[in-house]
Amino acid sequence: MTKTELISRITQQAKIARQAILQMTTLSGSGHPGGSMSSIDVILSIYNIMRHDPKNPSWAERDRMVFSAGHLTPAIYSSLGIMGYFPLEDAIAQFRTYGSIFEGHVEREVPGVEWSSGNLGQGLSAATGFAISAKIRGLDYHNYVLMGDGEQQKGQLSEARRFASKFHLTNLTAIIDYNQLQISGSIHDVMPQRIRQNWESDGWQVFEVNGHDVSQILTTLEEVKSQEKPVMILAHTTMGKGVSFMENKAKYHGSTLSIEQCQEALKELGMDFELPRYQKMRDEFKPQNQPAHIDFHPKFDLKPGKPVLYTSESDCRSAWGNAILDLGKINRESSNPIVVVDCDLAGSVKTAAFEAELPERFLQSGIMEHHTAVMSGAISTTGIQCFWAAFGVFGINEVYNMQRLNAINHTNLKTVVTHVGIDVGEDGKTHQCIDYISLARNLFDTRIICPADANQTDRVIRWLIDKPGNYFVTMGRSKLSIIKDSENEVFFDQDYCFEYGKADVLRTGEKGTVFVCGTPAGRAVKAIDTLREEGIFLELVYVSSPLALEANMISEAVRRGPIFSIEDHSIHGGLASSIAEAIVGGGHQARLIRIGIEAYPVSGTADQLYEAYQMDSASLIKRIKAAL
Ligand SMILES: Cc1ncc(C[n+]2csc(CCOP(=O)(O)OP(=O)(O)O)c2C)c(N)n1
Repeated sequence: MTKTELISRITQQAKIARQAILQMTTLSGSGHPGGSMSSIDVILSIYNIMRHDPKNPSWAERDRMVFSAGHLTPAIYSSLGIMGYFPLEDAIAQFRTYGSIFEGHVEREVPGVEWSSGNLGQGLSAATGFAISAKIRGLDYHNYVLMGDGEQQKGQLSEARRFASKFHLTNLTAIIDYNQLQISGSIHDVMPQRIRQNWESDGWQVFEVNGHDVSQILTTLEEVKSQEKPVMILAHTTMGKGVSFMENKAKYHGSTLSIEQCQEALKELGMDFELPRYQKMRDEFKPQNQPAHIDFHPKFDLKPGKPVLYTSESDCRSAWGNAILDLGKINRESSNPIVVVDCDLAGSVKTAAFEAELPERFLQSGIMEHHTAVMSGAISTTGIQCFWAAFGVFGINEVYNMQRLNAINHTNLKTVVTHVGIDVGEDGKTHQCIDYISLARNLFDTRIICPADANQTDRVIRWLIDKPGNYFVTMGRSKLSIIKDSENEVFFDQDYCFEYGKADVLRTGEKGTVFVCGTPAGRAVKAIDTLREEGIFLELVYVSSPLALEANMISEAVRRGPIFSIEDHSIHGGLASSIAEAIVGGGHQARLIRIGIEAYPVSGTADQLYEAYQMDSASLIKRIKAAL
């Protein structure tokens, strides 16, 4: 096809797309027509030169197009429909209707969509994830990301820009729909910024184009591929482009046309008004549970290696670091690379040895956790088994919304968080992550595992290595005693196999039940053993999967008598809440004594703080006896 023919094809497609944008937004009475009309010429130009196959949306070597401005669904669905990913009329008729995949903001459930978005400022991070994944896996696909200009106000974008520059992501092109309007009016009034200079100073090459001149757009898209830096294209556009009464009006960012206005607009565009037909299709549409068009959770072909036995006091952090180093080495040639991501804490989160041994699989992402959470999530959708290690407050609290977005995107990220609870050294309350379980609790499709000691940590990491889905693995900072059984043998020995959701009975007894989770495990064992010496026999259960308590564990505990929960976590939302939920949910009645954190703690060594918060073994003995 000659360039002239291509321009004429895109121009014709853009007319059909504008017709679709206006009809779907009018039909649903909601949505964002203004930015959709300003960005549509650029979007269609990209889809016309991209390497992709609408009949095989998950083709591994396809170019990726990420929509960071997730509200531009009218333009996105129109383009994908025109390209043949699905019938365009379905998207028009079902737009934003209950039970359809064509939701208000863009979702991966729609064929052709690479990343669900809606929280502005995150798409560039996702696109860098796809771009660096291509480099790691030796693939030559290109990555595009479309953003709004108001969106440029988000700080996470600067994190992502720096990352792309540092890793020379020349397979990445960002496009800004520069219509100079956002919800509240002019972008220059809402929040002045120097968009071009910001990108240039972060090491990007910037091109400016007329975003409605298809010829210019195509020429620039051709040029970007030969640049030695990642490229940003600032596309000068007009909000509401194509309909005179909509042009340059901020109102149309998120306001739709009435039926009469829609008729008038389509007349100006020279396109047919077909709303009655789509209205009928919409009325007849039955909510569907459509099967996902791709397998979001592929199998990872990775070997777990041999368990390591720790017999003397060890920290879980080192056990994790040793395990991931071993797994990285034995799986070096796997088609599913293992990648470890760090945010300037490698020494503390024990990934420095992995970095030294496998530098090509290690990403130093700096103090840019918001970007890192999304970027790592995107990497984990591409067949890479991605581990991001950080402190609890940075890997969970700091980036809660990014982890939520990962869950919505069906990612496969393994976030390993150290320094949780009060076992963080003397760093004080800003660094004490006492809500790791309660935050994970809110995330669907996200699991949390809290190993008891170095041995269980080793088994958990090896078990995880071929698992899809999102997981948090949590651990403290200090060296902990190795958990032993009542015969003084290592409990989590080489024959122990971790199973998600299975709790471990460390001691048996009939006087009551103590459930413990996290770093207090060793102190709890010591307390229960001392009580045994005094003739008080309590069942002691270690709960490594606090969001998946087995029902029978609770019914048996209820039969035994009082129930205690011990955790290095707020007494709200953690293990205690899981037990309370299971008691009530199972129709039982029981007494639950919650031992945990009840206010933001202070600085101190772990031993000092355990004593201060009455969770050392002597205090546990006293509290248990008092309650009994
Ligand atoms: C993090 C976040 N904050 C706020 C919003 C609400 N919101 C949706 S679109 C928008 C304005 C975006 O402006 P711009 O990027 O210029 O897009 P355009 O108006 O051109 O469509 C806002 C504030 C959001 N989606 N995400």
